[in-house]
Amino acid sequence: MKLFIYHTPELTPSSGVPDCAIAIDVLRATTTMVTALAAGAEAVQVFSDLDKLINESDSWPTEKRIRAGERGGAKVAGFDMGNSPLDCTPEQVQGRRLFISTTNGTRSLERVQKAGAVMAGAFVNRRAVVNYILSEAPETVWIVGSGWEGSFSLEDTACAGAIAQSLVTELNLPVEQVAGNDEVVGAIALYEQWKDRLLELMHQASHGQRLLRLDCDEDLKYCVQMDLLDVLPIQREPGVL
Ligand code: 3SL
Repeated sequence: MKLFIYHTPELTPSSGVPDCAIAIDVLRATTTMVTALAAGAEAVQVFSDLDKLINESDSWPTEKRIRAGERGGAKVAGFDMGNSPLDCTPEQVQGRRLFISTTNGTRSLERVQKAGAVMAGAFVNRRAVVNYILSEAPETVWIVGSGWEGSFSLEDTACAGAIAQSLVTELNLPVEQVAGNDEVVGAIALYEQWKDRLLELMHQASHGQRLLRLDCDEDLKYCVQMDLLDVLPIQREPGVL
């Protein structure tokens, strides 16, 4: 298996399709998707464009849909919810389809839509992602961070490093045999440095600070919980997990 990490959708190659791709947006889109499915959502459908989301969800019965929209960390006016995983309670999402558009996370999922298998990863489902890769043994795996508007993010890279570190350890292989690019070695080093202080890392991260300014302290605490949910959002048709 060869593993490649790309820090943002923009840095992800436009040619070549991996056997398996994992999109990560720890703060908060992929954490929200995992949580929604764990709480009984029928599916998650992702959109980078808000108008497309509205058009597509219009054809869905109102009681069977929930529209989640975030821009700049805040809820989009007129939507049912923003992008907080804490809003994904069974009362809110059970049996409903979550139509979601966020600033960066939904773009990274769209970027890898053509991969053989596409999934959403976060700290909360790190174990489920690792187990899938170990059992399916894909030849090429891309982990794509969402970053923020084209820039690197600490939290997505640390999560990519957590997945990479588990794979290297459990495959019992030297890192250079698994790593397809230098980003893998860098992400593992970042994770190793912060693994016992992930909440502190969130407070240092620029997007963590943005969310703290929006009073989302509880979201940060939720998003760092490692292996909380045994749920793997996996694409069943383009854009639907
Ligand atoms: O950028 C994104 O896709 C979001 O997850 C950002 S936020 O955490 O909802 O602000």
